[in-house]
Amino acid sequence: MLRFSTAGESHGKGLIAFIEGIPAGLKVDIEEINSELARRQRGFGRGQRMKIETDTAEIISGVRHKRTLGSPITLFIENKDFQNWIPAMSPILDEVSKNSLTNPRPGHADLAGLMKYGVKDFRDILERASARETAAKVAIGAVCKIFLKEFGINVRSFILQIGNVTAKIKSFDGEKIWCDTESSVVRCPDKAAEKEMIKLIEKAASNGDTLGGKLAILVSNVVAGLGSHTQWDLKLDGKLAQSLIAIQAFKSVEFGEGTNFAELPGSLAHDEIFHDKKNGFYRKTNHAGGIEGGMTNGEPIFITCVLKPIPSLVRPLRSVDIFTKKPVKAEAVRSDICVVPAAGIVAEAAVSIEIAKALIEQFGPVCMKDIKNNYNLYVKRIKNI
Ligand code: EPS
Repeated sequence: MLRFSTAGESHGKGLIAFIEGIPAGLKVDIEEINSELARRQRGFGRGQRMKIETDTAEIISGVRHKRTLGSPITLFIENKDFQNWIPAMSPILDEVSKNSLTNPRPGHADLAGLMKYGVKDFRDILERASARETAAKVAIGAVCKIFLKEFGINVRSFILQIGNVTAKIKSFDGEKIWCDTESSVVRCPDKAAEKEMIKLIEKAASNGDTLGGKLAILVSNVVAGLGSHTQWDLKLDGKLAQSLIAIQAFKSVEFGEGTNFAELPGSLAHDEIFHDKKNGFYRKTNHAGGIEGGMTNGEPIFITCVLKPIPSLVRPLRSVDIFTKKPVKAEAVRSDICVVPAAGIVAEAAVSIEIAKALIEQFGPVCMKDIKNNYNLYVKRIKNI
């Protein structure tokens, strides 16, 4: 079984990523992990913090001479900003400052966390609720991406919408869309929409506001039959949805046509089945987004997600001081304007982890040689159906 977790506060010493269950013998190049971390840091609309950090991972365990050992892999990512937060974030010194945060931000974890954990300074909550944690998630996702590449599986994303600007995407076929996405500062392959998105982000910045949006994830070359229809918690779409909705600021996850299904009649909603010698079973449409009955059906997995605008506002909303109970403005803290482009990389990581989990569950967890043999036998079997 593949398991993972993360640890670390936004302005603490650093982040730890822990991943267990990656088979032995996978070649892991630290540069591939670091390039995913760098992708997450980019994007027009990021705030001052990204100028401080240059995220790189240090492998602490689980890899020897660039190959996984099958033992737990631990990665460490330093928070350079920690140096500016001593003693405020020191784990060993007594409290020195009385600058507690008492005006919770609407939309953030501040108030709910403060009530639940009985703290008097919501910094105790925001430090872990912060999307800084996504750097650790991306490092774990990078290891899973390397694993998935061994099976020819690619997990990629692009931005469909920022604020009220929507991209027009003509086709997912070929590499052009991915080249255009990677060269775009907002990771949007539609150049006209990109221009408008940049203008909108600039406008939001000058108004002290923030912007949300919508992103798409496409998993290509995924074998049919991952996940299972047999039990609710074995369904792959359920697992992917949980993994994605748990990312900071994510508010919806849709598969294929998603909410459009509400208005499509059954005759237009489903993907008719064809067969030929070259392709085996195949579809001419992909309304389902590559998953039927909780299992992959051999078509690309297509998921879209909506993010809310991040709730740290330079021009804060109304709130209430937790001690005086008097109306106040919410805490105004340093903030990103738009994190949608970066969120695409985090979503890729979340999806890569779940697909890797499904493959390992189905084909065996011990070493790359066994898992590849099992996988190849399975592919041969379903080709001959
Ligand atoms: C975040 C607030 C900002 C973001 C941060 C998430 O951090 P700071 O308060 O230090 O300016 O930059 O995201 C990251 C640090 C990151 O690496 O993505 C928040 O409140 O969620």
